[in-house]
Amino acid sequence: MENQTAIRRLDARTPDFGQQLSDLLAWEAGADHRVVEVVDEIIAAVRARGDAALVEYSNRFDQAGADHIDQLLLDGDRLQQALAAIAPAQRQALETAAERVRSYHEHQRQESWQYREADGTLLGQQITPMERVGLYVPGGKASYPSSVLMNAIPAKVAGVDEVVMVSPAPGGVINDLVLAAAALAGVDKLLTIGGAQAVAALAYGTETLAKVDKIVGPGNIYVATAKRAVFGQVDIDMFAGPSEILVVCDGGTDPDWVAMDLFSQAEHDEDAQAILVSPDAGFLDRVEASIERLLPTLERRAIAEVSLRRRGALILVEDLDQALAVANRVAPEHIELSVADPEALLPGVRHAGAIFMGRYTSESLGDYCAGPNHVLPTSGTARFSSPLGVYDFQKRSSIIMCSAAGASELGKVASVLARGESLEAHARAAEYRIKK
Ligand code: HSO
Ligand code: ZN
Repeated sequence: MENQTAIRRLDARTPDFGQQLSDLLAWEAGADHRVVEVVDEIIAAVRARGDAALVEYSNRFDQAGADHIDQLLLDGDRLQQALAAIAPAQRQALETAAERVRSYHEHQRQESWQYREADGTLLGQQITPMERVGLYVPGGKASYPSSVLMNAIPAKVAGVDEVVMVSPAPGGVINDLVLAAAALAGVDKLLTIGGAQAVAALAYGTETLAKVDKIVGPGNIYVATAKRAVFGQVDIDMFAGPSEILVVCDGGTDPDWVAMDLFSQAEHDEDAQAILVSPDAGFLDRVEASIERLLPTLERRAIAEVSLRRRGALILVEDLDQALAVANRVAPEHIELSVADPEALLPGVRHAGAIFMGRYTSESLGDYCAGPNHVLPTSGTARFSSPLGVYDFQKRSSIIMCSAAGASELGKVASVLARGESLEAHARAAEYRIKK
């Protein structure tokens, strides 16, 4: 049979494997200076002219046909209408997913703490939510209701007062499922604006929109570049690269299941990455046959095919230990441990955004409804970052309350250190409180 997909085969036992793996993983977002120029201009216009600039850009880029910003503002009634309009099965599935995502994230809430020292001094940490958060939701094909849940629910669980969602509505059209998800997630305000202008409006505020403290959610290159530009003015979430899945399989899983799990990421994007690692060469052959047979049956086969050809791989390893070594080198967004005893492998997973354990746990369940977040570190950033969570919308303030005795003792230490730094006022402020 002719091999059409041409997914590459690698062998981890060969000497040049390290280099081959590096080549496979190479991916760069590529900052385009023309995009930066356009984005800077848009941000400056929104800062200077506020709502009027938003209306102009929405008319120009999204054919909004609006004369006034109010026409781009959707109220709570419109969200409830959307919720009432969607198919009952969709509504029920969204509700179940929202409930499960909420209950998982409730476990993440950080609590304030305090302790008292022997001399009565109190130390602690107070946790507070951010006041306002902006959620960017892309328009068109990549507009995922599931992502609305995954971004908005942790913010609401954290206790954020106002979650403002922005999403472009080309020609005035916006996906009812997205609006319904926003209603279920507790989004407080929705503007049908998009692009760099929406990011600028969230970061700096306009006449109708109070500035937010943090902007989350995926977007195209203009949105990503705008987020980078306003970082510091507000906080932002991570820079999402293409989706990735790495399946570690002992050879005992149905090859069709594994092939479909690989497709589930490959179908997102031509740059998505799907990798299978197994010590069973015969199993790699069977999965490859499943890929060839099932790929043509997918609606998004053209995207999945490019993704598999460009960035996919079937990797033969010596054993499951070597499989984990490869996985940790990749630091994938998602790892599936499709093996008989996933718990035995779990402690060996050092770098991964989300870990899916056992043959039954397909990544797609996690993408939609298991409960954990599907906004995860990509492109190897799982080495140093974590899934989006409640903690991303909470802040910590430290607390100090000295007793008279505590201030006296600490004063002696502080005054010595302050004089070492030649900071006279610091030293004297501390010394005033030393008991004579
Ligand atoms: N797998 C994506 C999330 C998603 N999947 C949304 C389906 N819809 C994140 O890597
Ligand atoms: Zn997905």
